[in-house]
Parts: sequence; C-alpha cells; structure tokens
Amino acid sequence: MSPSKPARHVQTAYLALGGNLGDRSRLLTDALAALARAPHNRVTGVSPVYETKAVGVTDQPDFLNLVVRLETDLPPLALLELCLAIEQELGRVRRERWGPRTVDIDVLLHGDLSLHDERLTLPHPRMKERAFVLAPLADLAPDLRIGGESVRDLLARLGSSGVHRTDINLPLPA
Ligand code: GSY
Repeated sequence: MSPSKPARHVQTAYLALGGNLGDRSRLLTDALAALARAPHNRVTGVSPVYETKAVGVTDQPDFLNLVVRLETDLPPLALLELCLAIEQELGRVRRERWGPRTVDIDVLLHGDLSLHDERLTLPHPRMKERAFVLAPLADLAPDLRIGGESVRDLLARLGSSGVHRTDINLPLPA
C-alpha cells in the first residue's frame, strides 16, 4: 500500500431508511439495491419493515421504515455522501425539513465512533428518541450498546407507540 494512502478499516455501520411518498416499499428496495451496489459496502442485515406514524410534522402520511447493517470501509463522511447521492437518485426533494419524502437515509452508527462534524453527528443525535429507528434496530442488534445502554432497553423505555411491524421482509440484496 502506498504510504500516502491511510489504511481503511472495515466497520459495521447502521443506517435508518424511511419514506412516505410514492411506492414506499419499491423505493426502500431500490435504496437497498443502490447501497449494495456501491463499492466498499456489503449489506449484511435488513430489518423487517415497519409502518410508522410521522414524527415531527405529524400531519403527513405514514412512513415505512427499516434499518440496514453494513460492513463498510467508507469513512463516515463518505458514507454520508453515498446516502445523499442515493436519496437524490431516488428522487428525494427536500421541500421542508421535517416534511414528507420519497426516501431518507440516515447514518445512525459507524463502528463505535463518536463524531461531531457540522455535517454529521454520530451516534445519530435523535435515534434514542425515535421508536421508528429503535424498533427495527432492535430486530437486528438488540444487545448493541449506545451510550452504555442496550438498544433493547432503550426501546423498552421509549415504548413502541406509533410503530407497527409489517409482514414485509425485503431480501438482502445480492
Ligand atoms: O428522520 C427521518 C425522516 N422522518 C421520519 C421517518 O422516517 N419516520 C417517521 N415515522 N417519522 C419521521 N419524521 C421524519 S423527519
């Protein structure tokens, strides 16, 4: 390896995907395929799909949400760029900050990294308050600890109001 290129390490990252416009299930499938196609990533887990009441601006259609586990050697900001590029490709238009969207991809965790960058904060700053994130994450990684507490315990404390596990299980993309 050239000395000018720092070694990249494979990390386990978790992403939250959600959308409430258009063909929600198809858009999640397309987002998964795009993540799997991208170099430096391997999708190793996909949670069941949840139908969830909108959080933030509540007067909008219900979302479909899921969480993905990736093995990635992309650094966090490169992973963020990839997520934004896939959102664009799938037609996301940012109309209002908390408003409806075709597909939203949030980086939740990147290994055990704690990061405070103007573009990205890790762990995701609001993930512990969102059942639409914790419920699918608990399906993939109940014992994962965030700030010293397991995802299972965080979800038990928060409760699962407004989130409903569907029988949609999207396959791991090839
Ligand atoms: O932060 C992701 C976009 N988003 C969602 C979402 O994905 N699911 C639900 N249920 N509510 C949301 N509000 C926002 S903003």
